[in-house]
Amino acid sequence: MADTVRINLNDIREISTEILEKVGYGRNHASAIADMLYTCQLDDCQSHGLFRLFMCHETMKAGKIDGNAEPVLAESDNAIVRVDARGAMSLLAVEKAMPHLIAKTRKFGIAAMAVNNCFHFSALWPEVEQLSAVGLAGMSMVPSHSWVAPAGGTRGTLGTNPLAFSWPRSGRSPFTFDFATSAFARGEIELYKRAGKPLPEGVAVDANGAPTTDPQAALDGAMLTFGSYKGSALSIMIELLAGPLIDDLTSMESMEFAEGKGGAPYHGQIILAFDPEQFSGGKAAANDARAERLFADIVDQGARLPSQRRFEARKRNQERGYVEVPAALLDDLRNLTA
Ligand code: NDP
Ligand code: PYC
Repeated sequence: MADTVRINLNDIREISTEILEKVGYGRNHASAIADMLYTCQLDDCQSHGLFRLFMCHETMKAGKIDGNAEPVLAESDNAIVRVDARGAMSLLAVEKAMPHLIAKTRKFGIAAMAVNNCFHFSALWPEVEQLSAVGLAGMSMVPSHSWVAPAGGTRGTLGTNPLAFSWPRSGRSPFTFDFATSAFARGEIELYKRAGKPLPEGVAVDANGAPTTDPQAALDGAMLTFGSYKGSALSIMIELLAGPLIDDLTSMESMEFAEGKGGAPYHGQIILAFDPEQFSGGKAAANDARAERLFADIVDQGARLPSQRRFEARKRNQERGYVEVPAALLDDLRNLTA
């Protein structure tokens, strides 16, 4: 990589917590955010690693987030775990509710976590991989801000609305995917802008609704969904399941809430968990072999499984003890605390 610098793995959390605490996040939130950034950066997830410190910083500066609120878990005897982030970042709320989601999934076979009133900046795979790590399948969805036009439209109505899924694999890394339902994540467009690179065709339209490959025009205009009307419908589903279903905001409402002040979107999050043992009537181990046959047939033809690049990056970065990031990113992060 041209013009990159190395950051020792040990320094990632330290750089992050210094910036986060200085701008106003309390110790618990700063530490949870730093853990998430470490996890993403370790896997070379550039759009949602250290780069997201800018969004976290801007969110605090915008003045709407609570940097100290402790999440509150609601009591329930059904399969739904409700947790109120109380106007803080989502991560501590998910952390608090996750053991309850796992316990309810083991009890009922299927369970859901509804997180309310959270700011959200992060990738979703670290959370669904907590479920596959204990033998459950998991899915997660969030809306964001209304930056994305529906298929056939020209103005932002939908969020970049990521969808993540993780499936446990005995003795192997899980099958995980996690992607925005927009053609590009917003963070990816921002990285193209920083690198001075044009976008591919089909990612965005400008403020007049004309196709553009200029990242700034894309940020000022409307992003497009992946897969035309198919991605658009999935994105609408995410608006509904992680919005009105759980009594929280859509991406349009999140944008209105922000009042143009910038920062991370504010909304809810839904996480679904499935127990393969209960769904299969106690035959999960036998069915594992059938899932493995499916994965083998994909890999045997030269295709790759999602997250394979990430798992390889993690192994490489762990072995060498550092990650590589653009030099300009580290300079700009240092300026946040200057
Ligand atoms: P990418 O397009 O980078 O990757 C999407 C997924 O597809 C990854 O699991 C990736 O695996 C996999 N993949 C990529 N190429 C291939 C291939 N050739 N064959 C098989 N699988 C492949 O994701 P996005 O840019 O859309 O999203 C990046 C992150 O941004 C996500 O973690 C998402 O959660 C986050 N995000 C968060 C939002 C929020 O509101 N909080 C909003 C939007 C996005 P691999 O990683 O191994 O390449
Ligand atoms: O990259 O689209 C994005 C995004 C939105 C909120 C956090 N990341």
